Amino acid sequence: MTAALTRTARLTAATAPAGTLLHHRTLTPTDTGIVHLGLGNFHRAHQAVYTGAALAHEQGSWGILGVAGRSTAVADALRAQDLRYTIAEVSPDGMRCTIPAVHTGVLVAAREPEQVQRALAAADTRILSLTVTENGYTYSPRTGGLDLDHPGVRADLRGNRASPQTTLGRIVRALQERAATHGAPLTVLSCDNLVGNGDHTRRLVEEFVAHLPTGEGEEAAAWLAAGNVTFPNTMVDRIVPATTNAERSAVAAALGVHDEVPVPAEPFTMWVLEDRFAASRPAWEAGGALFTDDVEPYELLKVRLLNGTHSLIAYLGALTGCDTIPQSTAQPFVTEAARAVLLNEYLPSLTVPDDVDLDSYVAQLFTRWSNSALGHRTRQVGSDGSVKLRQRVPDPALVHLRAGRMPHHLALTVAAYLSCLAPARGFDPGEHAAAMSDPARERLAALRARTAHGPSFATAVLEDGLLGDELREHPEFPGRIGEFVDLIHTHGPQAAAVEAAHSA
Ligand code: CS2
Repeated sequence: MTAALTRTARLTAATAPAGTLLHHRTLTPTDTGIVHLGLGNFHRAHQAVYTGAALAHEQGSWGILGVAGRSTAVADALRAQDLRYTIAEVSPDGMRCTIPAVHTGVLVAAREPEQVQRALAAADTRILSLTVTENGYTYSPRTGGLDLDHPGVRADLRGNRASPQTTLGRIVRALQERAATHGAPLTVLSCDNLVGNGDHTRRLVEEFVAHLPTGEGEEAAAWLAAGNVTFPNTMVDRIVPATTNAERSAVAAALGVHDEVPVPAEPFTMWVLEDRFAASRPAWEAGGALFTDDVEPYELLKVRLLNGTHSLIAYLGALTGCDTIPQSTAQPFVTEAARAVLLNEYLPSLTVPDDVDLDSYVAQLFTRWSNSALGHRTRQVGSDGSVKLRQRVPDPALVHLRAGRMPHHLALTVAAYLSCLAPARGFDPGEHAAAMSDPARERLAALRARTAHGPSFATAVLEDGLLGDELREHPEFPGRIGEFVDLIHTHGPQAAAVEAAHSA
C-alpha cells in the first residue's frame, strides 16, 4: 500500500458512496441464503453482482456468506471494510465503480473449518455455490473421476467431519449432516469452467460418498438418491484479472475511499443456468442471467471458443515475452493462430445456440482479449493448464482426428503449453512461463528429463493421461504436438504458428 493510499479513509458501510451501491438494504447474518466456496475475484465480480441486481429487484434472504479456502488476505480485508468492496469495471473508455454489498459474512476454511461446516449444513442455507477453479475439484484428468491418490481426498475420506481439507470433503460432510438432521433440500451450484459442471460435481460427490468407510455414507447416499440435492449446470463468463495497486489507486481516486480488495473486471458478463433449484433462488435474471433447460451448447461455446483460444493466446504470449493477454493478441501471428484454432478447429466441434449471433460473438471475443486497460496476465490464464486443457482440447481434437483431419492448432496449443511448463534443457521459455503454477509441473519435468525428442516427449505425456484416455487411439496427435514442441525450441513460437497455418 502506498503512503497516499493509507491517508485516504477506508471503504466501510459508512463511507461507501450511495451512488455506487447495487442495492440499498443492509444485510445481516440472518439474511444468509447462500454459502459460497471460493472468495476469489471471479465470484466477487460475477455471482455477487447478479445477486446485487436480484436484491435490488426483489427482497429475499439471499445474502452470501463467502468462504476463502486458505488465504486470509481477502477475508480479513473484507471484515475490516464491513464486507464492502468495489468492482472496477475497466475498458479503454474508462472505469465504472459499483459496490455489490451482498455478503453477510466471510470465513477462511483452513482457519475456521467448523464454522464453515456449520454454515454449509444450516437449514437456512439453500444454495451452496462454488468457484474453486478447475483444479479445486480434485479429480483425475485421466479418468475424469475423483482423484483417490490426492492426499487431501485420502485424508478427507478417513478424516473427521468437522474439518475437511478439500472442497469435495466440505460438501459431502455438509450433506451428511443435513441428511442426518433437518433434511432441508439444497442446490449445489458449480460456477467453474468445467463442461457439465453441475453433472461433474454430482458425480464427484456421489463417488466421494461411495468411498466413505462402510456405515458412514449410506444415509447421505439415500438422501441424495431421493432428489434432495440438485446440481444445475451453469455457464459463467467474465474476464476478471487479479487485483493490483493500479486498481486500488484508481478506486481511491474515483470514490475518495481506500478499498484494499477492489476487483478489476471487463464490462462483458454472461451467466446461463439450468433452472433446477431445490429450494428456490434469487431473481438473478434481474442482472441479466439467462435460465434455460439446456446449458450445454452455451458451455461448449464458451469453454472452447473463449477458454480454449485463451490458452493458446496465453502460451504463445508467454513464450514471446508478453506479460498480458492484450499484449499477446496485439501480435499479428497470435491473432491469426487464435482465429484459426477458434474458427477451424473449435467451432466445427459444437452447435452454436440459436440466440447467439456467431459473428458478433467472435468479434466481441477479440475485442475482449484486446482490452489493454484490463491487463489480464498470460501467467494467470496459463496456470493450471494440465487441468484446464483437459476441458478444452481433447473432445474437439477427437472430432477432427476421427474424421481423418489433423487439428494443427490444437496440437500447437498443447505444444506451446508443454514448452512453457517443461522446456528442454537449454531452452528458456521466459519469466511469464516460469511463473505459471500447475499441479503437473514436476511430473512433466520428469517426463521431459527422459528425452530431448519432442514427439517422444509428447507421446509420453499423453500416455501419462494429460488429456484423458481417448486420444490414445490417435498416436499421430502427440506426434504432431512433438513436432511443434521441437519447432518452438529451435525456431521459436512464431515459426511453429506459421507451420500450423501452412499445414491447415
Ligand atoms: C481463462 C478464464 O484463466 C483462464 O483459463 O480462460 O479465467 C477466463 O478469463 C474466464 O473463464 C472468462 O469468463
